[in-house]
Amino acid sequence: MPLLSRFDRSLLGRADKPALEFAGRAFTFGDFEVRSNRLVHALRARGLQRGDRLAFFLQNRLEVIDLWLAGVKLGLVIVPVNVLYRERELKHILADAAPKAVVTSADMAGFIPAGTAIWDVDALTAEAAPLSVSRLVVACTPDTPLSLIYTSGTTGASKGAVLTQQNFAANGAALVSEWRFTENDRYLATLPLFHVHGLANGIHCWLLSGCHLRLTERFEHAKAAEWFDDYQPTVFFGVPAMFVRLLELPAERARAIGARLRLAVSGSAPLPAEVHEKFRQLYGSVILERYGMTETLMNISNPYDGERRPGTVGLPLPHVAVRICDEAGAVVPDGTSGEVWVKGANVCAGYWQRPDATAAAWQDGWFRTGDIGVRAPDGYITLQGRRSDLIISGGFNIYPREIEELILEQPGVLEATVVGAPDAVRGEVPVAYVVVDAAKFDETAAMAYLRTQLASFKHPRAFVRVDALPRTALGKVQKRLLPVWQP
Ligand code: MLC
Ligand code: AMP
Repeated sequence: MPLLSRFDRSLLGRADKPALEFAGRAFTFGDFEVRSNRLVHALRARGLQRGDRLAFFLQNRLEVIDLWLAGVKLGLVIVPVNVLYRERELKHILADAAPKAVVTSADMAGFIPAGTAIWDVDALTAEAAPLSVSRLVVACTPDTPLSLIYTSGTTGASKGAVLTQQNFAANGAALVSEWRFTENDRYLATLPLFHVHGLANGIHCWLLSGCHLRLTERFEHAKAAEWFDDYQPTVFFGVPAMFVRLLELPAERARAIGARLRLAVSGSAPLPAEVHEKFRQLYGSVILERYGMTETLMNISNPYDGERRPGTVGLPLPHVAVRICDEAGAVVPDGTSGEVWVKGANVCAGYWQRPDATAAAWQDGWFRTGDIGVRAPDGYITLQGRRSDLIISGGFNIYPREIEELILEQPGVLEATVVGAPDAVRGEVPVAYVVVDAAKFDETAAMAYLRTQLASFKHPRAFVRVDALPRTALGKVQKRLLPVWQP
């Protein structure tokens, strides 16, 4: 069934039902039908057509949902951009995706590189407000691309995963069914809508099930307890850093929150088994951990009924085939580590304008995730790491190479490598090890430059000076031999 038809069960079928609250204002599903119809007319008037890319660089707000729905109706390719990205990341994504425009807010427009058409979100909303409420829909097929989502690349430059309407439909339908969403649920949405966790899972579970959603501009741990008390969600999706923060709540308050919470889902980074256990003790709620990727949306999930096994990501979702393979592509026996390969209606169509990267990642119709995992005899899969040296900080991905390249451009830097150091809240944080010419290297200036170029979560916590980087005979840096960094 087409994605829009699935949304229509809520947009049209539940038009009068309370759908969402944001910043103290309440909206019905019918309001989103009307808002997105008007936006479609405004976007058409600005010349957008099926297949055009349209980027958004916005904190969570209603207009992100309007843009998404208008994209589905008009066959647009929506390009979500992380609000923390700075000059270098933005330049690359906008040059690569070549969107017709970037929709942003006045306070963030200044970060967008010159030469890109910038559409102010408030001006666009005001322009749409008086337009016709009639529905205009452009014919789409399941394979119509709906989004280009950039995911960090091992080469330093991120690649756009081309996600189709079918990818989002298959993922959303599976999660609603597997996680037992009903229209009576109350989902507290604090994840950023520019990544698939908040967007493909959160927004789609909401629209497909017709439940209620409270949207916040972002996750703020100081306010989280108040939101839980006030909204009384039955469902919460978070990255492990959020669950670590939630462990700070007093026992009585946590227990009351847990009593109403039927489902807490963690993903995007490994959830330490200790956090899983502490959350269970404090909240009386067993976190359901699942595993996904930008390129594939969700692949593997602990079961709703049955054991939610700490430290594992559970079993393949019903629409996803999973294999654990060795380097040669042969399936390994249970209990043996290998790369996780996946296949299914959830897997993206390829990388945008990167046939080389697409060819490298797909083999015989299977997508090679780059994640290393092992399957137990009863089917539960445990992730053990990555083939690459990806760092995940607070659920945001960091490829060291991107930071290393920038550091190497700084005066006085002879060698540089970046590794993930353990962090109690964010899981990992990046730390740079450098060999420098002390007379020429200015750490403060280097750091200040990095801040203008990269998202805050990629800024090295420290520059650790070493005499030489440990290398193999072939010259590859042996990151594990670097001295341990202490904050
Ligand atoms: C985070 N920050 C933001 C922000 N989100 N700043 C502005 N707007 C936002 N929306 C920045 C802050 O500037 C600060 O930077 C840091 O992040 C947050 O500091 P904090 O308030 O102390 O938060 P903390 O408790 O540490 O929690 C961090 C966090 C954040 C959990 C809120 O890491 C986060 O939003 N993570 C979600 C990432 C996500 O959605 N990933 C899904 C990818 S999809 P500074 O300067 O202090 O660093 C994927 C596939 C899958 O992986 O399987 O899901
Ligand atoms: P992204 O490219 O931002 O979509 O990040 C996807 C990556 O996040 C995956 O390839 C995994 O390495 C990681 N990931 C997602 N969920 C989990 C999880 N539950 N446990 C461990 N790693 C995860």
